[in-house]
Amino acid sequence: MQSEDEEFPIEVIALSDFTGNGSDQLAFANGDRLLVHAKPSSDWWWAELSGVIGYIPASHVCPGGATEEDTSMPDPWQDEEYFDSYGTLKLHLEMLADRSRTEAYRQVIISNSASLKDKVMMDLGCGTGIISLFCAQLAQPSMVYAVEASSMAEYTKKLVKQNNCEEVVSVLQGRAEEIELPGQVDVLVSEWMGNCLLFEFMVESVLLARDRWLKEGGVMWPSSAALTLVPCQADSYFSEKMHFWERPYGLDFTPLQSLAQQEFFTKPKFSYLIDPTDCLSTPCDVIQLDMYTLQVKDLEEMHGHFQFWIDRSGTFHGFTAWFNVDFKSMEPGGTAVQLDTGPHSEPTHWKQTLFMSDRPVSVHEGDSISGSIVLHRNPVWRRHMTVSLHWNINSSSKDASSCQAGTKSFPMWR
Ligand code: GJV
Repeated sequence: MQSEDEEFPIEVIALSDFTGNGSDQLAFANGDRLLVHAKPSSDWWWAELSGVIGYIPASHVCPGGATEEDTSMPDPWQDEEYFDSYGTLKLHLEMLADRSRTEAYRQVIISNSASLKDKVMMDLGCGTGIISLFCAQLAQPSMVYAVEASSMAEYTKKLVKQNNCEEVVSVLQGRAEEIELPGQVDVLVSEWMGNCLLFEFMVESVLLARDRWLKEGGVMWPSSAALTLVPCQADSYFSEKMHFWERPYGLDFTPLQSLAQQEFFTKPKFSYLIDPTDCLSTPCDVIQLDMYTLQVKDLEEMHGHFQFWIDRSGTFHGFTAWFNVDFKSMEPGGTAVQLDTGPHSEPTHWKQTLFMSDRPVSVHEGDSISGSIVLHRNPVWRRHMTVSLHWNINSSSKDASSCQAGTKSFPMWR
């Protein structure tokens, strides 16, 4: 948001190319110097390049500074901010209090306890060390390396001692990319999943640790992951943000509706709990990750396709997404443990993510919605991504079969 002490114009340098949409957005190329005249929102700034004016995405530029020597580039991983946030209890409390999540990991350890005997494990991003402590308490691994980059690691060491696990659990404070271990591990366990599965891109750290520290034939937990999508109705959210302007206090506030659309529906809504009855179709996995074969470069752009059959008439407002992960069993004949964060399971702290389309459409039983999803990792801000959805609504009504297309890209967050 506009801060009071800023003096416009401000010079900024483009960190990557940006095409713009032609109408009110300004196209620029990596390295261009632009003049920012105003910051109407934190994401879109009003700027000028060679006499042309338009909106630019704040995420694609960095402060210019007066001199060429000023090369203090912001950290594209925002690690300081990221690990600082995990140095306080707020997020750890949220994760530990999430019983579905924490119990799923505990169940994985319990149901594999025989196979874990004498194994060497790594718990990547151990936080307060809960998974490592489960391992030491419920199985007999020879060693668990509990890796944690934030300052929480100091407390994790105390918790390990307090619970008499210091012979088995060794807390290593540092980034998983930088720590050194005496040797490779048999099992790499981590709770790395973010909103819409990939947000935060902690998965990259897990893949790098896998390639460096997992023994040939070692086990990854989770072993696979999937992003799930469903077309949905979101009546109350839509009314709360859009219908509101139609007649507040007997007045016509509809000129604010396009602004409301921009403000409330441009980004996905995190922490959304979809009522199962608002699912207009059977959900479907659109992107699947195999944690043994997935490569860091695959994360740049992930594509998925869908075809939904509408099984109840209603209003299509957009799509809701969530994820599930599988932990394969190490026991002969054992069954996998699953953690499902969808509306048909116990709610988790991730809840679900809502993507609102720009225009509600009536749909009927028998219609279909087909299309594709792309998760495009931000080329500059490595923990962020844009989710693009394209869809066709194929109506099957007797009198006239019709097709309506929609497309929308959602930044998360940059
Ligand atoms: N190295 C060490 N610790 C990490 C790393 C890393 N590369 N990345 C994240 N963490 N499921 N989205 C730690 C972070 O400090 C925090 O305590 C925990 O892993 C995040 C786990 C939940 N986040 C998630």
